[in-house]
Amino acid sequence: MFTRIDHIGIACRDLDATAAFYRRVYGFEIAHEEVNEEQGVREAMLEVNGTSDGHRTCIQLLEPIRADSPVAKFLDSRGEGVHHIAFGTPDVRGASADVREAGVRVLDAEPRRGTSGSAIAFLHPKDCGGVLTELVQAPEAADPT
Ligand code: V0V
Ligand code: CO
Repeated sequence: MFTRIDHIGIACRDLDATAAFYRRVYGFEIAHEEVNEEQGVREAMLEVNGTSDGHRTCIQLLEPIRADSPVAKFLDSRGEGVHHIAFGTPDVRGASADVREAGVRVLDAEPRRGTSGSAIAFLHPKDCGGVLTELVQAPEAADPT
């Protein structure tokens, strides 16, 4: 059902400065950058490696674009740092139904648009041992509906 870690989301106040840190210290380059209005973030994907299923594992840097967005709230209460982990799956709807069946609250009744046209759903951190968890179906396999 879950085939890999798709990305780890990092909340930061200054995306450019944080990307420069990851480049200078680790040599990671920005593979993709976009603004997601619905989620209230400007985000950059740093590709760490490719994986055996043809997809990739990334660090996702998240800078809020609105004061009432989840990432802005997180920065206010907890400061900069790890915000969520995201597991890759070929079927985000099926995976959501399975984890719901296991007693975990799925925050998105319908998958939402994620980075590069991926399909994403979040799980409540209180049901996941304090870890905000995202399920991601990569864009190549994403349901176009
Ligand atoms: C909040 N809490 C967290 C947390 N955010 N715990 C772990 N990790 C986080 N990131 C805890 C918080 O400490 C509180 O615990 C409790 O949850 C309620 O928090 P709150 O500040 O009152 O916030 P809420 O309830 O208004 O919202 C929290 C949730 C919200 C998780 C429901 O942030 C959400 O819906 N997130 C999903 C969307 C999102 O995060 N989008 C940004 C990434 P105590 O104090 O009660 O113990 S977008 C993205 O990743 C994209 C586009 C992509 O990958 O493509
Ligand atoms: Co994410």
